[in-house]
Amino acid sequence: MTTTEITSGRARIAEPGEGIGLDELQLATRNHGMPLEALRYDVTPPGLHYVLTHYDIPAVDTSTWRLLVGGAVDRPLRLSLEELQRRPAVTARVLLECAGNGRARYQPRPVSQPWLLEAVGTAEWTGTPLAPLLEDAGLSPEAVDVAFTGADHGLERGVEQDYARGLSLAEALRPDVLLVWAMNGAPLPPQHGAPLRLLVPGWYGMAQVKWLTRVDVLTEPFTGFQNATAYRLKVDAHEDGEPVTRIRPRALLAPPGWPDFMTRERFVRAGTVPLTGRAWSGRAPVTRVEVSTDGGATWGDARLAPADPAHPYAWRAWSHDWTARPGRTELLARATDERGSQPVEQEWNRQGMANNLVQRVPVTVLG
Ligand SMILES: Nc1nc2c(c(=O)[nH]1)N[C@H]1C(S)=C(S)[C@@H](COP(=O)(O)O)O[C@H]1N2
Ligand SMILES: [Mo]
Repeated sequence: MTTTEITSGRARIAEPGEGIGLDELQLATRNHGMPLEALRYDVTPPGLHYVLTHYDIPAVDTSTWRLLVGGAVDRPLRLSLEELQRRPAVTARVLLECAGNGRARYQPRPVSQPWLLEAVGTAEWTGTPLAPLLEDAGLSPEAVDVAFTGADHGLERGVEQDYARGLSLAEALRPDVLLVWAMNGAPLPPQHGAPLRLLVPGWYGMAQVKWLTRVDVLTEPFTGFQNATAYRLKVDAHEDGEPVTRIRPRALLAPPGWPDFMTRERFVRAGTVPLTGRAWSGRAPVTRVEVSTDGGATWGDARLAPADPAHPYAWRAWSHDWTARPGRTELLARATDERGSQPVEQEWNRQGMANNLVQRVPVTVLG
């Protein structure tokens, strides 16, 4: 990467036909995805959940770490992890998905973390609701946004920064927004934000700030890099673009049969092949999952597991029986929520964000 690229302030778009570069590989080896066979679990087992970290994973010493709650509040707070853990605790099963999921298949390709489709996972997160903590600090009536800052520091498109994201006060006060210290019943591991992270169910990953050090109540809208510059849906570099917010609907197939080691192409034997997968949406309840076993020519309804009121932000299982005949085909799965369906043709944007183009899984059926 050249200095011009580091300081140009813009995400680079790959040239036509340009392969994945060493810079992208470097990110891909640090930020691992969830192997899609792990779609078979209700809760993603430890270590299989995807990881995305913009800079370095900070080594935070929990004994000296404190959370500062400040800005436009009457009584700023400085809390140890023990003090936070004495507050009412809740556990929520919540799916996270990186807003860049699907980016590597965009044509042309935005150069960044080159996710295919595996930047997803569902965990049981334990923590304490944020709203009562903000009330205890005494929110100013002028408050409009809340800024969340992590302990990690880096340079991004020429801008040196602590990773920080703003959230509107209305979102921050939602009762299901949590400050979490445990994942699947164990203390948060370093890569997932130890000792404390923010959890905003339904929103793409960038909102789930890890290694939290500060919560600042603001009387003006937050204008930090991760809201104002990154995570915007724009086609032209000069437009402002809509901010990326809630997770769009998606269905994924648990890979059927077995893979070829190098190409990952799938093989099954002719006959009845049970297809299973998961579907989710962070913006509205999923109402339908459809499957195509002929490359998108025809679609049939999958059986969708009933919504579980205890876990409104977890993924839902679906299944479909496929009568596979010898030859090559492509399997597709498409989720629909109360607001719409996944696109079958790509809807491109230059940062490669919120791309929920339907998945295509080439399969060879052996006789
Ligand atoms: N402090 C901090 N928080 C962060 C990030 C980061 O780089 N620094 N990455 C964000 C992004 S882009 C995603 S997708 C999620 C990933 O969470 P996970 O690694 O626990 O899956 O964390 C978010 N929180
Ligand atoms: Mo992300």
